[in-house]
Amino acid sequence: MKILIPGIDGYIGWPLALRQLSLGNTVCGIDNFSRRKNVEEMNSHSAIPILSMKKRLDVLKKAYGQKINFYKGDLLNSQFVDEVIKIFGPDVIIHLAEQPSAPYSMIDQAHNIYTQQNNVIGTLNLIHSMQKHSPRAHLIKLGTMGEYGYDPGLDIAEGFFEIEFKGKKATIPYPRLAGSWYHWSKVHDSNNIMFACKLWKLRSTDIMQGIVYGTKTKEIENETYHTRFDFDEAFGTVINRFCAQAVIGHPLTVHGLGGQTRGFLALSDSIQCISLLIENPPEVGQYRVVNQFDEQYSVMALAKKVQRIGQKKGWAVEIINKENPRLEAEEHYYSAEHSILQKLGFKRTREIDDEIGIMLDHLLEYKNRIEEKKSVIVKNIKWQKALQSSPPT
Ligand code: USQ
Repeated sequence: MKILIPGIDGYIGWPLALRQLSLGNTVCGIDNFSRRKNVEEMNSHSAIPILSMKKRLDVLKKAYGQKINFYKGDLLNSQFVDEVIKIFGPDVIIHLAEQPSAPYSMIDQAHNIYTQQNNVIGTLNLIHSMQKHSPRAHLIKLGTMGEYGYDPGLDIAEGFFEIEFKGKKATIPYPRLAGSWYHWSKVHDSNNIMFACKLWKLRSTDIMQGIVYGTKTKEIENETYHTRFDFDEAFGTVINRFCAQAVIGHPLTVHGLGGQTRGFLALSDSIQCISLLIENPPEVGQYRVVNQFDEQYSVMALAKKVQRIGQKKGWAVEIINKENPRLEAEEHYYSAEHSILQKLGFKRTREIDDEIGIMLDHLLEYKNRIEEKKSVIVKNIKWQKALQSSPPT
């Protein structure tokens, strides 16, 4: 199959490209390197060193004679997107080219507008190009479990649910109640893609993915194949941050009481799930939603896991409760359906405790790089900043 990966340079994009190559598929990638740039803007870097794209491509070519067609460019440039899709003619497009950080989108007006514009307009350009040049391709779009919000007060359905209102029944999209400008950008994408499927008979799988953690997949055997690993407050996600913190003896930064619950998935399992979706496309015209996570945990339960696994290695791991910079409930009911991927054959690669142990050992090799950027661990990007009061005129 011909697989196009916009966002190939990212945390998931690179290992996904390696997996698809190893399966014998032809891979083409697009990236504008905004992730590298935005992490630098936070004055941070990937804890695990990664090669430049040029070197990544050279290594693959030398080692396996395998070539990835790579285009540096931006999805906001509709002519560029048209050209790549026309030339490559993908069977599958896995769209990972979005600004992925909730805190980054909450910094100020400019970061919100950048996130929404980048994500929503980039996705619109992609679906318009698909309609023109590859209408039968399968668009796999990375959305987020956060589109549903975390406290709808009901069990969360897998995309659609049946509802009865004033005596009539209908199956409609499950309500979206996102909690950051970033998460809302994904909701807008979902609505636009759902409409495009109906309008132009495109086919798409919209992945509501939980929080991904880990450093390795089976293709990442040594430094040349590493994927990035962020631990700063904007781009590091919670388990990855806790592991980086444990490695340098920084207290684990639990927001509030740590009662927020999320669905989690190891990096190797995220790659496994996307590969299953590639092999099992929806019908022409179908807009399919999958909830992509393995197990759910509260933030405090996770902190305790990392603490226990770190202590077994003889490390002193402290947990602190810090004032929550986000707008979140202290605790909430959480139960989300996630059966479609299991029916397609998903099986977790390893238990979460083993994955955390592997991650801690791997990060220990790069302790100095985490120490070097210790100051980015807590930035206090607040969801609700005090408004500047202006004097009456
Ligand atoms: N949290 C802490 N301490 C920290 C960092 C986070 O207690 O040091 C808490 C947050 O307050 C939140 C939870 O951990 O309650 C998750 O935060 P996160 O930063 O790991 O995840 P989130 O902002 O939801 O976003 C991440 C990814 C995003 C993806 C999403 C999946 O950055 O791209 O869409 O996870 S999900 O959370 O299921 O929506």
